[in-house]
Amino acid sequence: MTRITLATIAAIVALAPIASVSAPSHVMSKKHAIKAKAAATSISPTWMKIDAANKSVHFDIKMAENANNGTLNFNGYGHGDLTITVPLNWKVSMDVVNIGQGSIPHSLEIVPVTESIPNQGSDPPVFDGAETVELINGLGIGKSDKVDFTADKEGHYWMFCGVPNHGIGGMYDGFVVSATATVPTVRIGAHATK
Ligand SMILES: [Cu+2]
Repeated sequence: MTRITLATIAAIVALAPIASVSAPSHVMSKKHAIKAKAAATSISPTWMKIDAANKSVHFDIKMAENANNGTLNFNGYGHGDLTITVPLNWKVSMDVVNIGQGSIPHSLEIVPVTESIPNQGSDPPVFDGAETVELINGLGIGKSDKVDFTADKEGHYWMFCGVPNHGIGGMYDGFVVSATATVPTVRIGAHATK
């Protein structure tokens, strides 16, 4: 009986460091979410063109546009600092280009928001067609692709780089499809989607 108790205690002690290792990142993201809610502000970027009559919106997405987040960014934003919101069932078109600051390939995919960030992109995307070609290998410097899809599922998603380790490095932003929004919007603020 005593042996079993000691073994149980030993097991709990052994598990404790694992629990404390995973805790800080989770706590950190919660902190960011709270901070972001207060900090989020709407912007009207030139890279968004709205055609309300046709319920369609166009985005020019520049991957690795500048040095922000070590060049792992979409239009300069990473780590969920940018959130695009689109009304449900609107048509979305994107011209996606790898500007190539950092001289590495990138890709774009709309993926579900998950507790842990995926290592890389995987098929299928949330919406039919919501990914660039060369999802895992990425588009080379100066290469581009057109992405067209209908935002037909309400929810919070990520605009995510599918190249291995880029998402973990923060190359993701928020993409929200809303049944109550009447017009597409863009917000800035850390983890504004959560
Ligand atoms: Cu990337």
